[in-house]
Amino acid sequence: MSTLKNDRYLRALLREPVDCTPVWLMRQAGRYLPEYKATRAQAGDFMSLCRNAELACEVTLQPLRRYDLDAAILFSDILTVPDAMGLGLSFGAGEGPKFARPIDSLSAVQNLPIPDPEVELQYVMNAVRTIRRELKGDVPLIGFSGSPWTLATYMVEGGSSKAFTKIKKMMYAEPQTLHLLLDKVAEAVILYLNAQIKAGAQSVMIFDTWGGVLAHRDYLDFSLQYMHKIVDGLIRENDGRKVPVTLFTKGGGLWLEQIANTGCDAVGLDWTVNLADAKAQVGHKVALQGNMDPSVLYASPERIEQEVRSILSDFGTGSGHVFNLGHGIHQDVPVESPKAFVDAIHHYSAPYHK
Ligand code: 1CP
Repeated sequence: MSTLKNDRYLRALLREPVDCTPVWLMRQAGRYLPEYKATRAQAGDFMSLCRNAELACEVTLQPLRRYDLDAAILFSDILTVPDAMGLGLSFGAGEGPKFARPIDSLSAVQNLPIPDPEVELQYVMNAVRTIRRELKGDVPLIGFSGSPWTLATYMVEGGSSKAFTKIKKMMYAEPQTLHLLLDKVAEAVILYLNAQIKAGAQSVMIFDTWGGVLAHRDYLDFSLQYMHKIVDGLIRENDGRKVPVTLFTKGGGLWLEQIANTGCDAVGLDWTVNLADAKAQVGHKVALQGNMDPSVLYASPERIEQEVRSILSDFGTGSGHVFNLGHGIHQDVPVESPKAFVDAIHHYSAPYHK
């Protein structure tokens, strides 16, 4: 077992005692950091940055040099999996993601290959191995993937979407086509996350950014069912240590009970959920991650501190809380704000762990 100098993030996910509440930020590497913009310019474009293990490692470590974070997250993107399935991903300058060959028929789904993560996605595994080496055991490394539903929205819509009309049309007009797609993507994600774990990821998180756009039963059938399949297929122990799994559905506050029942270790919460209510509902089964509104980072350090203290008091005493934002950090927040946020969490949480 390789030792960690700071393992409070892993301990909190397993609801084991900690000295203070751990924290990391969703999208902690990114455009709000001037050094990220410089490295990205050096790489040329976003996918070249992802494919270069040394540069991906560099941007992974950048936020850790500035802030006292308790975890690093692999620098990559959820859309690497559909790219490896042959859809042809590109990011135009100043635009969102685009797929050259979106999924539009049953035969397109039937012809989709399931990528070998050590071949088509070897660049991601190389980044994981490089980052683990450079972290030198300071903090754990988080691996991640998109949920099958969230990945399928990009694969069917051909890029970002607001109304999700193409995938919802498929869901209601040709549900079997969508189920086959989700099943294949879930298969690909299991192989991908297990390869990340074998390469050195010490916990994994599944981002279901768009699960919240689904109707109640559709969420259970088309999103949660496939995340459950992934949880069942994951390696849960590696290198003598448990590998905790976190599920995050943005807008998923209505389904906390069902998400917690998948057998995951932790549930990520957006800011619409009250942490005290969530703890009362599922805190005996899972750890909770979240959940400050990312827009609070536009406020003064005093206001940020106040919000941190309220959320800490909502969770109350004991382990099982990983502090985070309720979604990714915005690209235009002052670089000083995450410092006020992280330091306040460590400082004000200690009494809750006595
Ligand atoms: O121009 C740039 O530099 C690209 C911006 C960017 C970045 C920094 C993209 C494009 N992806 C990333 C990195 C990224 N993406 C990480 C890195 C690790 C970290 O520091 O946290 C992670 C975990 C993701 C995950 C991701 N990508 C999600 C799920 C999380 C979330 O925020 O909801 C989603 C939905 C994507 C898709 C994506 N990648 C990038 C863009 C512009 C988009 C589209 C988002 C949309 O449809 O609105």
